[in-house]
Amino acid sequence: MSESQDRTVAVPWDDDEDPVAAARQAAAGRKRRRPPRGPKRRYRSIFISDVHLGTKGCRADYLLDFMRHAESDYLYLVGDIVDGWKLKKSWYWAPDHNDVVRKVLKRASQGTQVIYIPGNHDEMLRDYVDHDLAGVKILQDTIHETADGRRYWVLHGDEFDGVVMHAKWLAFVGDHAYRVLIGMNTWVNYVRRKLGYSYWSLSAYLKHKTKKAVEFMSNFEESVASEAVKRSVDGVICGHIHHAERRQIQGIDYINDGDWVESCTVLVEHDDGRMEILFWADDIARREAAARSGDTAEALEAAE
Ligand SMILES: [Mn+2]
Repeated sequence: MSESQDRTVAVPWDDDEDPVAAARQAAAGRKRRRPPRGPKRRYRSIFISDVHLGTKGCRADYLLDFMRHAESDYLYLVGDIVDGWKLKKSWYWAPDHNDVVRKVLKRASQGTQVIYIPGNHDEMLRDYVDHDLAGVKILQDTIHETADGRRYWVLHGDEFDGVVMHAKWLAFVGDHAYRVLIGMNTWVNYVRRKLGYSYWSLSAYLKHKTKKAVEFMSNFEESVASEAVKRSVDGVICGHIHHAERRQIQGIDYINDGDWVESCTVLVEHDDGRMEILFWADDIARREAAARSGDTAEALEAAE
């Protein structure tokens, strides 16, 4: 089959467009209310990382909303898309998580160049580096050239946290770990009280951790940028630390595309090569607010 034929293949299980599948899903009671639609956007490239599919903290619903609104020539999956690490212990695979995988594969079949750079949570995919899986190109890292000719080194970034702290701090970012910590706090304080010790402050502990985390992040950014300087690129695009950021470090355009667990951020390249970080939760909030004020206006009109 030629490539152009490939692009027209209809994927029967894309429930977004398939009314039968949509009806089936609605009947199964899994259909949640979607935010109101906004305008469709087209980008040259989209960079997404740290989705952590397979965990409860994953905001697959927000990511799906983004994907419904955005198309691109290139789609970079910059690591930790699936959380295989956690899947080994507990399985949390919601219909939304399936839909993300389906959407990505559908894009790959319709001509979007999909590049998957495995991270530390989906490191099992590192065995497939330089292979093509269902139209998705798996790479250790790569160079992306923008429309205006700048070269960005694209990598997940976990190889740079050994320098500082072995990434254990990341556990404190996840909501699961946070809940466990809160549970632990109650238990620890029960024991402490029995032994006559004073209350152990969770908030002080977290503040300390946060300070450590802030320190870690700036060290991470510096190390990644230093390596980028050695590779004589114009910029670097990475993920891993769940912190969307763009700043100039040692003459390098450092961009972190963030995550879909806490901040729901994505990096896009416009057709002219301009890079932009989008905070998608804000976009959803704006649409919902607009719909609400629209409802109010309608209600007022009806009352008059
Ligand atoms: Mn990671």
